[in-house]
Amino acid sequence: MLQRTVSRAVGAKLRQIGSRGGKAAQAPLDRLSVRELEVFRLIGKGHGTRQIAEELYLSVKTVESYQAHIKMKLMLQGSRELVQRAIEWRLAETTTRIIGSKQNDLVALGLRQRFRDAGVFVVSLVSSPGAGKTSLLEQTLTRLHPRFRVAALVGDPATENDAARLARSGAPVRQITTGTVCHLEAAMVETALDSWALDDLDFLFIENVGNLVCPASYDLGESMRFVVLSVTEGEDKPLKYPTIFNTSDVALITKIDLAEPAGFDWDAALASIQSVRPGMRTLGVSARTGAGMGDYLALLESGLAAARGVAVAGGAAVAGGAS
Ligand SMILES: Nc1nc2c(ncn2[C@@H]2O[C@H](COP(=O)(O)OP(=O)(O)OP(=O)(O)O)[C@@H](O)[C@H]2O)c(=O)[nH]1
Ligand SMILES: [Mg+2]
Repeated sequence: MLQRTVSRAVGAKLRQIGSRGGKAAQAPLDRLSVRELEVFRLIGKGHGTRQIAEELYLSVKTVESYQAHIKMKLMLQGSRELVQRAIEWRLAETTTRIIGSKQNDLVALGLRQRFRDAGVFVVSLVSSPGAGKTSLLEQTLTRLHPRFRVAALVGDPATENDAARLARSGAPVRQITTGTVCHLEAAMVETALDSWALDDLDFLFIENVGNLVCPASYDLGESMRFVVLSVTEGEDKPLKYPTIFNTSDVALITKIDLAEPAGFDWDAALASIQSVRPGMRTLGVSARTGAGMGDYLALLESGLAAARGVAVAGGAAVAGGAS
């Protein structure tokens, strides 16, 4: 049977939230399994047994048995107490999330100011895993390095492979290992920058963790965010992940050398992007053949010039229609 699951990481996070603050602090939530926590969370959202069963693709009987286990593990007397405890926990969870995202916004605000003061143009790349971020950055750093002072930060859950690839360009590169966290946060960027003299840079590139969901909620203080979509991923990606397109400035279609063999439908892809984000600037590139790199690099250079208050031919760096 098809079942929705929450990951171990989500389960750990939910328990962690449940162990903080208010009455929920006393709740021994770590006794619950990941699936019980998910049921508990939906109870806290006010969902009834039947609704939970439908949402999790479970039978009503199974949900009832989870509810019984939760009551037993949390030593709750009856259904009313279960609902009350779940709502309290849900409220604490929501508050924690709001505070967390506000904290990130504050750090990002500080970073943006530092970047502006230093006159460094900061570009971040987000995409699903394997869309071609590192390959594009390898080309970007190599091509910009002779004329500009460039550096990169690269987020990866486990390895330093991408940092090693980027370092071959000769530009300074730092790795941010995120572990189980599926996105970069402003504080991670701040820490990674540490002793770097931003005044000595023209461009700073940030490769986010390959993920189209988590990074959307985290401002990194960047000047321009590219959402990268490769031609082998499906033209409807923007429709499936609208938030990341709405929080990005430019859509970059990568691996265009594969467009034809992959049967990529340009019109459908552009229509998807425009339906989610009307007027979004869209570029196509191939890190393999170099196709489209000229326009892409010109956009970066105009962004840098705009950031430094120099007049730029070709209009604003961020706004613009699909091309
Ligand atoms: N044909 C072709 N292949 C590409 C291109 N860009 C990247 N690739 C290939 O796509 C694969 C993934 O590329 P990466 O650059 O590692 O992708 P990524 O987005 O950095 O991946 P993660 O960091 O794991 O999210 C590699 O095998 C690349 O060689 C391109 O323009 N054309
Ligand atoms: Mg990469």
